Amino acid sequence: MRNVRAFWHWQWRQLMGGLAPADAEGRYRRPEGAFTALPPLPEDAGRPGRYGLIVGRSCPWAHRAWLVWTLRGLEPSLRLLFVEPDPEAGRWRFPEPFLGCASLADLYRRAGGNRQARATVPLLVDLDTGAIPLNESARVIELLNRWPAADDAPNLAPAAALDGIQSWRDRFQGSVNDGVYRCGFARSQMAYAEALAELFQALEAADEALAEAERQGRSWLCPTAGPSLADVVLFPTLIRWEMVYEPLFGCRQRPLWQLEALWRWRRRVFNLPGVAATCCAESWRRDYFGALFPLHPSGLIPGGPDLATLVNSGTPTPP
Ligand SMILES: N[C@@H](CCC(=O)N[C@@H](CS)C(=O)NCC(=O)O)C(=O)O
Repeated sequence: MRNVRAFWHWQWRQLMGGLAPADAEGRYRRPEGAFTALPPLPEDAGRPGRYGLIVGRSCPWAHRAWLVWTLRGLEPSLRLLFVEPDPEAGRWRFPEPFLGCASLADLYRRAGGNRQARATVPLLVDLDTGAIPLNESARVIELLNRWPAADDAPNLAPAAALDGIQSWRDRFQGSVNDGVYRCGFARSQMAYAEALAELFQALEAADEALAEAERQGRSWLCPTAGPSLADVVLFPTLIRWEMVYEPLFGCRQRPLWQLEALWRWRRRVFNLPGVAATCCAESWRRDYFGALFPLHPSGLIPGGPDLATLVNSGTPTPP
């Protein structure tokens, strides 16, 4: 029995090595992307049919770009395209051939992407040439916030609040957005505990900031009239919480509903026009539980609460 256990553990470590690189102490280290530098806004960005935004429904990094696309009403100027996971091949594929490519990896190679780099979503694609101007979500949302849009489209990073927005974004990026992966992909108890502590410290700080905002009659993380990029980057992680990060990645220290202001904030974001349509709980469960084999070898997809009911339940909005 001891040998069997040792063998399984060894196998697990091999599989994790393929899924999630780690440092010597078992901390997950996210690989660098391929097209990460923020390009200037293309002159013909507003021309319908010229550029596309490629997303996968389950990906939280793609979700933030999809949210900016939704909140700023970019449909007329930027085509939204979806890829589907191919769990057998461990990559994204197009539902039908796209610019002659069957998979996202094909498109990356065609665009000159480094062979070692992973073909990730989200990405901007030039629909005329197949070039990939950008594929780092933190930069994609900045570019989309300047993308040609209707006169009344919101600015999600107004100058007056920029420092505060950036400081939340910096904290969430490592501690929350990547933090849930650092919990789920940890290779040692120490790495997991470190990631979990940092994750909950950031969530508690956000909860306190939102409680203070509510006391001042405001709704968002920063003193902006509507949601800002700080709210945009936090939401994709929190909306997947009970469906995947808590059960599969072990993001458990206290239930989210105990962070009451954060819970109310999540409901507010979810109920913004168009946002619910970006939340695909079935895809999250299927792709995380079905595709992350080393974490969930059975591949069985668990049930889960109805998302809208979950989000709209619980602590009432204060007056
Ligand atoms: N740093 C990237 C990360 C994006 C990322 O990791 N996306 C995942 C889906 S959640 C992906 O496409 N993975 C495919 C792969 O690694 O092969 C970003 O923020 O855009």
